[in-house]
Amino acid sequence: MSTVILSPDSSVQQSIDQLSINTIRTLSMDAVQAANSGHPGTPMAMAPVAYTLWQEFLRFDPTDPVWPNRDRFVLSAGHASMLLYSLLHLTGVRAVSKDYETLGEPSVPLDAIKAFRQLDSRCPGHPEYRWTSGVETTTGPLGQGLATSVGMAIARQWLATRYNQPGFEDLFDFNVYALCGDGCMMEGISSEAASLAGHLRLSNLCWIYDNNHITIEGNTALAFTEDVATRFIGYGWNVTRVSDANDLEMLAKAFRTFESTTDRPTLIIVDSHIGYGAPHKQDTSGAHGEPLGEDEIRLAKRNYGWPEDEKFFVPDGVYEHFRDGVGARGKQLRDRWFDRIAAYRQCYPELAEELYRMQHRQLPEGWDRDLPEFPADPKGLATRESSAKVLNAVAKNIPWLIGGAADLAPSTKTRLTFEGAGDFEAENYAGRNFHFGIREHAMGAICNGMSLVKVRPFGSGFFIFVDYMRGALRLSALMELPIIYVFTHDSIGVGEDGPTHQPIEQLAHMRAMPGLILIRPCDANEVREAWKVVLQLHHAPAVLALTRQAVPTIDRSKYAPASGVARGAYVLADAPGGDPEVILIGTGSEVALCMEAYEQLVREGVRARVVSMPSWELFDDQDEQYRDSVLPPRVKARVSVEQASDFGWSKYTGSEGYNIGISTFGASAPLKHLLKKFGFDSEHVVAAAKSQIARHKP
Ligand SMILES: Cc1ncc(C[n+]2csc(CCOP(=O)(O)OP(=O)(O)O)c2C)c(N)n1
Ligand SMILES: [Mg+2]
Repeated sequence: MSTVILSPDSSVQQSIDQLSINTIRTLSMDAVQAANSGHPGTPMAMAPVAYTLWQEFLRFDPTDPVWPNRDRFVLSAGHASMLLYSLLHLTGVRAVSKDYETLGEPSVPLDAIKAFRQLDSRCPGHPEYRWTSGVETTTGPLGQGLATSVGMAIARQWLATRYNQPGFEDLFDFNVYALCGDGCMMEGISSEAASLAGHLRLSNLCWIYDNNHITIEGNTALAFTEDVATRFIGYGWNVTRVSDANDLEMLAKAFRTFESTTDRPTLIIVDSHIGYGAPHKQDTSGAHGEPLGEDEIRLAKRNYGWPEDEKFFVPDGVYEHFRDGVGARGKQLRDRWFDRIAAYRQCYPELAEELYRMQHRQLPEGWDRDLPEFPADPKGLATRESSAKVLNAVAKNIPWLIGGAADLAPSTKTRLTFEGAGDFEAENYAGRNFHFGIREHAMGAICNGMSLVKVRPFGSGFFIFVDYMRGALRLSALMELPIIYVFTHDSIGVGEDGPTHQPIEQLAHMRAMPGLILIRPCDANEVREAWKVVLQLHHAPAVLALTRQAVPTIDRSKYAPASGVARGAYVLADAPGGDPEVILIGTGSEVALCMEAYEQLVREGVRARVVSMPSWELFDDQDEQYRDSVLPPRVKARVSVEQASDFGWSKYTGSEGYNIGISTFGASAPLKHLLKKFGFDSEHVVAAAKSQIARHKP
C-alpha cells in the first residue's frame, strides 16, 4: 500500500485507501453541516464498505454510467445519500441527458455537494433516479431499494438467458449490490423480496446489511431483536459476516465469497458504528439524522488525522486513485462490451436489434399487428377477458414484454398462453410468465427494478390490493417508469366478496398520483385501444382498471370509435344535431349503464350525450378546444356515473352537477342486488339527468 502525506501541515500519514475513505466521510459530514440537515452517521460508518466495493469490485464506468452491463449499486438506506454523492463525485461520474446521452460535465460537481439538499442541487435529500446520473433508483422509503434490486437481478437473469449466445456467454453478467440498514431489514417489503430472491436463487444479488443497532428512536433493542442471519438462511440465502466495517480485507473476502457463490443470493452482515470517529455521537441515534455540529466535526476530523479546519477537502491523489481503480477497470470493461456488441450485431442481428430498441424504450416494428377487433355484442365479455386477448396478441410481438401476477393470474387473466412463453423459475430464467407470489408490495418494487434495466414489465392483481403496493407504485411514478399495472375486479362488480374486496377510494388514489396514467376502459375495443396507449408510454406508469364481470361490446358502427380512448374522453353517443341539454359521463362498466339511460332519454325526446371517460389524465392533457368540444361549458346539466367514491368528479360535473358514486365500503351480495342498493340502475341515471336539466334551465 502506498502512503501519502495528507497535507503539508499535517504530521499524519495514511494509506491512499484510508485517505479515500476519510474523504468520503468528511465530505458527508461537511455537506450535512452546511445544509444544517441530513444524515452524516451512516456515510461515516459505511465509507470503508462502499469504498471497497466500488474501488475493488464494482464493474462500473464513471464516464458511461448507463452502460447496460454495469454492476448496479443501490443505496437502499436512501437517507445516507451523501455516501453515494461522495462516491459519484470522487469517481468522476459524468452527467447523462434525459435521452441517455453522456455529457461531458460531472454528474456531481463539488458545488452540488456544497449545495446538498438545496433547491435544484444534483444532491437532493434522498437519491433520485433521472435527476442525478449514477443514481440507479430512487430510494428513501426504506425497503424499496432492496426489493427494487431483486427486480434488477431478475431482469439480468432474463436478459442473460435470452441474449447471451454462443461466443457471447457474458454479454449480460452484471451483479446487483444493495446497501441497507436496520430500517430496510424491518420493513415487510424486504422480507417479501428476499423470500422471492431466495426462491429464485438469484446468485447475482448481494445485499449488504449495516448492522449498527441504531435507528431513529435509539437502539434496535427497542423493536428489533430477531436473528437476521438465521432468517436469511431460512430464505435460502448465503449469509456471511464482517465484524468490523473498517476491516478492508474481511470486506474484500466477503465480496469474493459473493462472487464465487453461484446458486443463491448473498447477504453480508457488517457490524458498524454509526457516526464512526465522532467522540460524543458515535453509536448513538444522534449521529443518524442531524448535523454533528462544528465542534464534533472538528474532533472527528482530528480522529481521522484530517486537517480540522478544512471543509470539503479532497486531498491530492484521491481523484486519481479512483480514476485508476474503479475508473480504469470500468472503462476497459465497458469499451470491451461495446466492441463485442458490434460483433454480436454481426452474428445475431435480430437479437441485437431487440436489445437496441429495448434499451431505448422503443417498441419493435409491427408491435401492434394482429390486435383483436371485437364485434358488437350486447352480452359482451369482461374487460379482464378482452385484456387477456389483447395482451397475448401484443406480447407475441414484443419479446421483452414480461410479467405476471401476485398469485392471481387465473383471475386477472394476465397469463401469456402462447407457445414458448414459459414460466420464469429458478430452472428457467427465459420464461415470460412471472409468479410474484402473494407479495404485492414486492411485485411493485420488482417491476420498478425490471423497468430500470429496461425490459417492459407488467404486474397484476386485484384492484383493491393496490393499497398493499402503493409505496412501490408511487416510486414507479416518481421515477417515470413505463410499467403496466393490470388491476382487475375494479368495483362492487366483484359482488359476493364484499367490502374487503370492493375498491371504492382506489380510483381516487390513483388519480391523485402525479404522473400516473389510469385507464378504465368500458368495453373490449376500448381495452385494445387502452393497451395501445400504455404500450407507447415512455415515461409514465399506467394502471388498467378492468372488470371481473361481463360488459357489452358497444356497436361501433352506430357509436363513436374506441380510438377516442387516446384522448382520455370522447363523445360516444350524441344528441341529435350535437346539441345536448344534458351530459352523462361514465367510465368502465358504468358506460353501458349510461348508454341504457341515454336510449331511454332519447326515446322520451331528451337531448342527451354520453361521454366515455376512461382516463382523466389523458383527457386533462388535451387542448382546451377539444375538452370544450366534449364537455361544452354552456351545458351545465351533467351526471357522472362510477361505482366508486365520487371524490373529484365535480371537476367535470361542476359544483352543481350530479355524481352517482359510492360513499361506503360496499356490501356482500350478488351484483344485481348491489346495483339496486347503490343506485346503479337506469331509472336513477334517467332521474338524475332530468333533475339536472330542470336545475339548469335558463
Ligand atoms: C418506509 C419508511 N419509514 C420511515 C422512514 C423514516 N426513517 C428514515 S431513516 C429511519 C431509521 C433508519 O434506521 P436504519 O435503517 O438503521 O438507518 P441508520 O440510522 O442506521 O443509518 C427512519 C425510520 C423512511 N425513510 N421510510
Ligand atoms: Mg441502523
